[in-house]
Amino acid sequence: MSEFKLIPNEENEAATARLLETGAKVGADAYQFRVKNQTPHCKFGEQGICCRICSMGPCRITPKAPRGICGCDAHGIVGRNFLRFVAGGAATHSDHGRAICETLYHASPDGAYHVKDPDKLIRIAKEWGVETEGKDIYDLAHEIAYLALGEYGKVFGVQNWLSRAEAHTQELWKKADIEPRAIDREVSCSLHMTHMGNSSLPEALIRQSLRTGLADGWGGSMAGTEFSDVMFGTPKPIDTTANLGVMNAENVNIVVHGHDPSLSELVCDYAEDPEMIALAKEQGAKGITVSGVCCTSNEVAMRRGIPMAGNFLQQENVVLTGACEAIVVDVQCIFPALGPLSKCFHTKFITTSPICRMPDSDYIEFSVGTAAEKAKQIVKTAVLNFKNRKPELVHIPQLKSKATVGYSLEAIKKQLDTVTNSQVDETGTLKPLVDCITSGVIRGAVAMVGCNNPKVRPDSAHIGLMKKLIANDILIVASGCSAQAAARVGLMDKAAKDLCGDGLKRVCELADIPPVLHMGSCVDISRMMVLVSDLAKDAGCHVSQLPVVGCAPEWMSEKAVSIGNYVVATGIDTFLGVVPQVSGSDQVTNLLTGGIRDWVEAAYTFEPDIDKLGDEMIERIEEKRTALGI
Ligand code: XCC
Ligand code: SF4
Repeated sequence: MSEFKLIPNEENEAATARLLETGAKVGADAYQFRVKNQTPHCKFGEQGICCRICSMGPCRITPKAPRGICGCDAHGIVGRNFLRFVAGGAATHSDHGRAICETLYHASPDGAYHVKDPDKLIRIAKEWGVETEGKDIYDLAHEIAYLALGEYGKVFGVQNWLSRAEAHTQELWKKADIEPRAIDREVSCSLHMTHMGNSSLPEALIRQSLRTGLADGWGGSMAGTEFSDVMFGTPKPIDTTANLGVMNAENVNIVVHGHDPSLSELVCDYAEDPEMIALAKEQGAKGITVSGVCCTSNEVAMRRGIPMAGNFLQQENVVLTGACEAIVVDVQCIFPALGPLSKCFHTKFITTSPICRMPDSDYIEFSVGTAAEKAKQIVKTAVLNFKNRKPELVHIPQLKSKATVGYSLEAIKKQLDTVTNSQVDETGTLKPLVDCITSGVIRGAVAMVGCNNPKVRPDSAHIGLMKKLIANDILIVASGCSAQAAARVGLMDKAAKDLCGDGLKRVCELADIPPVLHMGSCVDISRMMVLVSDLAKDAGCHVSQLPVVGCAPEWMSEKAVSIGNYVVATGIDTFLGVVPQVSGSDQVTNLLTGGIRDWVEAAYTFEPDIDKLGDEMIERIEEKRTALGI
């Protein structure tokens, strides 16, 4: 019998309830209350049949009014709304990627940003046909960063990194005419296509949705991942802890939240500065604890072992502990609620990016040139705020799990090598994994990704599905808030092997890995794309034939749909537990759940019943195995 126990969801929920009691004492609002005020949601919005892209409208489709004033029907309206949703997500990820490229462009040996993984930079340069011999590594970094920035607006041609895909995938993209051109062009073209009086043909709108998604996954997000690795180091397995109990009542608590590691990396650096620690002690604290929320947390966890306080729907909870001196944010997934909420406590809500300005925050603008000085100012602000803490409001739930994180593709290959003792080149091989899948020791793999969403009991779908899948010998790779959901209950503890079927358990023991592999933040789903492409190459089949599926059971953001589109377009069936706002058009729904299979050999499944969703994924994996004859 297994001794290992996960933290039950009930305990997490009880912790949240207790935090809301503190909130009630100080008159704090919380998303749980706002959800009540917002339900039931607008039916037109839910089905995607409200159009407000011109001022003859807004127009809403009903049985009595089947067309908008311009004559657009439900299919056109739903398709356009969907494409705009994807464009929003692709723009967001890709702009994050662009910021990373800009930071790399300014990296210097005596500045705040360095080249920590020169080998990776050289690998990319060779991939892009850039001469590396005899070049200073920083000159090379600037040259590559400049070229990478050029990918956003390249005049002709398609994204450089498409060549990483398996050959058949590349052919499919070409045939379907969905190879992404310049990243900005695809976003811009999507807005153009959806302007009043342009496309209303679902097929054209969905094709562009896939193309825009691909510009994200194989363009902007990949740049975010690759160049973050170059500057901050390619992740390797590292131990950390997760859940709200990582905050320390005796220390100054700084919580980093958002997505761009350029900020959080430096905040972490200064929090370790002896001068800052001495200052914290002067204020009566024992030290400084930095922990993270959302993808920024994933970034610093996998590179530095910084503990993970929680995911998206935990962001208010960290303030409600009463022990958060500062919540420092950069971009994306930040509740505007943090402003008013922080005012109920001593917490400083520090915004740092011109992209993300919010009322009731202290704005300390962060830029490449001033990064070091601003990071120091931020840490100091937090430390000096310790004395303003109200002890009677402090309550940190004592929930904490162990986690091993940091499974970049490079790290996975290396880990597999240790199992087989094979001598491989610098980029490694996935052959041992192929063998495990072929023999059936592992039945397949699921990429668990995406947010949590109050429409689903928070994290219950992520955790429930992961438990079910690993028990069925299906390996999980996870990223984003899904990864954090896993970490905070213990699924990234190596001991969680006890919850696996016999085959997967044995692989976990041999390879010394947890059954749920943390592959990083949401831009790092680009790592998963290269993983499946390499897996297909090593297995000698197409991506769409692999017993591998993708799943976002609790997603909420535009970015998540952009991700879904590039995952599907890469040939991986994708399962969503929250239905996108397309149900108002059977034509669009049928395309997404079936029709696009003709183009990319994969499609979506929408299934809000999480048990069924899990069964369907297992079924699909087994179907793929049967088709391969394994
Ligand atoms: Fe945001 Fe990336 Fe979603 Fe989490 S998973 S809520 S998008 S932080 Ni990306
Ligand atoms: Fe209405 Fe057409 Fe304008 Fe949309 S584009 S708001 S459907 S008139």
